[in-house]
Amino acid sequence: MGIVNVTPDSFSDGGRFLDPDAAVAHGIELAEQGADVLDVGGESTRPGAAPVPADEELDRVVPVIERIAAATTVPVSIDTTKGAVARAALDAGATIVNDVSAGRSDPAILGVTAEAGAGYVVMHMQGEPRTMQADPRYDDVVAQVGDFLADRIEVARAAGVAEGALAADPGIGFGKTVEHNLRLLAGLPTLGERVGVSVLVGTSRKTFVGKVLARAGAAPGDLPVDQREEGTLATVVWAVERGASIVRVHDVVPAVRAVRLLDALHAADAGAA
Ligand code: PMM
Repeated sequence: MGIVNVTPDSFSDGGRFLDPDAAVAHGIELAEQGADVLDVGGESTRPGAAPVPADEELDRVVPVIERIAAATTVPVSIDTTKGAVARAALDAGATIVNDVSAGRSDPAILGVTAEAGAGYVVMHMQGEPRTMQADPRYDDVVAQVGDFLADRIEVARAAGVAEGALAADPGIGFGKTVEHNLRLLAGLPTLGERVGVSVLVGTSRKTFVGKVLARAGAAPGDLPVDQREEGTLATVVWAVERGASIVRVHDVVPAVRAVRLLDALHAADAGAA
């Protein structure tokens, strides 16, 4: 899943694709590079981000989705928590709703998704973007995130979202410390069994990647966003190895190459067995 952020303030690419022409060109480029889904978002969910009014979010994403959907056959997802934005995005050609609130911000989003027969991603977040990194706490992060996702999947099913259309995401970086993120990635097989649907993982360029590498001596404190690609790739390979069906990334070329190599290794491994 390639990321197309039409926002002024996303943590790693804020402002780069706020211009619709730039966003459309970027989406088409990611599709050509091998993305299987393009995730278009008009509201930043980075820690501390302020909410964006629905009309502004609509103005950002709808023209971009219309043009990307017309230019490529790659499915488009809309990264939003708002039912009205989801509806307009689905009308404009999106076929998947990626909801980081898992239907809690605006429960109408579930009916909108169900009615359109669209895909639906439920993601775990502790708290809300403005405050979520203040002091995240869990007794057992893998179990609690798994229980939350299973519960929200049931709610989505009850609202009529199609059985095969669901994916679940542990929400790396959303109300989690570095240790919580690492434990969730280590616990992906357990999480996958618990939720019983496809698992999506989004680690791309996130703070924990920079912090782990800084700890390992690569830089004091943190590694800047533009130096987190190799660390991101390690997590992409790890996640796919542990059952993730979808990985959400900014840089599609390295992720596709890494996963193709992984496929070749699995094929050789199966042949040798
Ligand atoms: N991360 C961000 C935004 N949307 N959606 C899902 N399903 N999973 C994620 O991990 C996720 C997301 C924040 O990253 P960005 O600002 O680079 O898009």
